[in-house]
Amino acid sequence: MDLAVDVREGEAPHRDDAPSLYLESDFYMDVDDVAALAIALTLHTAGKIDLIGFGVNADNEWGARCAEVVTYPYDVDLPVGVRGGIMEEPDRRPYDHSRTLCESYSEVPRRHPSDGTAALRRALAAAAPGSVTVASVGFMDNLVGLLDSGPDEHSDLAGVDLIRRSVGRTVMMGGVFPSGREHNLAWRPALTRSVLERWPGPIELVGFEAADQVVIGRDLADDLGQESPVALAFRLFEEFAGRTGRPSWDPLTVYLAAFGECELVEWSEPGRLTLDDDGTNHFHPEPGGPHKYAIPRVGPEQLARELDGWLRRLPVVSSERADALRSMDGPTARWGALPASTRVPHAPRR
Ligand SMILES: [Ca+2]
Repeated sequence: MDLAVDVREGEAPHRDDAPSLYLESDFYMDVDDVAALAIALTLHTAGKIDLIGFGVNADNEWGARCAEVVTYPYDVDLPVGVRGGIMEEPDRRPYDHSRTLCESYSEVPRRHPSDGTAALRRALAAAAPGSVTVASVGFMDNLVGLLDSGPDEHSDLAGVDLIRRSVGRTVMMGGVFPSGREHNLAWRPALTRSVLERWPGPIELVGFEAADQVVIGRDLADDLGQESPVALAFRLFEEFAGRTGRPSWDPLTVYLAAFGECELVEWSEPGRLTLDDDGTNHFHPEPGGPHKYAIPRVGPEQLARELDGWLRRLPVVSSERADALRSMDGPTARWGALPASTRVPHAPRR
């Protein structure tokens, strides 16, 4: 596979003081999740974060495997956890970039994802106290599983106490501010409420409106090459959507999880987020409240330039991984053999 990469010379950057980031995603259909994972992997290899785990919290048999496919060219040893420990329901939608990526890069070595809650518990137990930033860009299933969990082989602490011990920051893509209805929070309102009301620490939220105009990933193959799984995911999405690029809800969340306070975004006054039964959210200002939301300080073009800069960086890999990639077939070789149905669009989710 002629996949464009930069070959690393020497050891990867030392990451002692980089924040440890655990990324939770409804990874299977929307390409902003793919971009978020790609940016997290690049931030990791650049020494800006220590990416300690990736959780899939969506009902789809392809998500965890697709995460392996996207991760492989970045040469990062990333533990993957998946909701329920198995991939539950075959996806029957006619379009699904996750399935197409899995089929296009079938030679990527298979790992075995663990249960999403167990993966979180293992990562938090192994981390230094207060060192973990949880970034959530999807649903709440694994986070609720963690909240409900009891002591196990990874830790003597119950889930709430383990979060209290290990998590320093939590950044979540979800909601519309100050009020509205957004997919991540509205998908299963009872689970969302469980996290908002029980999470033992503050939650910084990135609302739909913060990134809706921040479009990234246009003509991504020009930078990452046609063989890039990330570029292929964008190409498939663009064919279905009939427009190029994608708003950066999830990438902006990963960026803010990595860099915290920055010149591009400020945070609202503290408050409390509540949820109606239909998933509509309301932000109530409250001194010392547990929630706040992101407010861009700059225009969408400037935010997009920053995020695109990270998304478009080539993977930096060992010479061994570069050799392994070269020996594989890629989508260009496989494309003609893929079922035509993989390229038929479906309705967008948001
Ligand atoms: Ca997502």
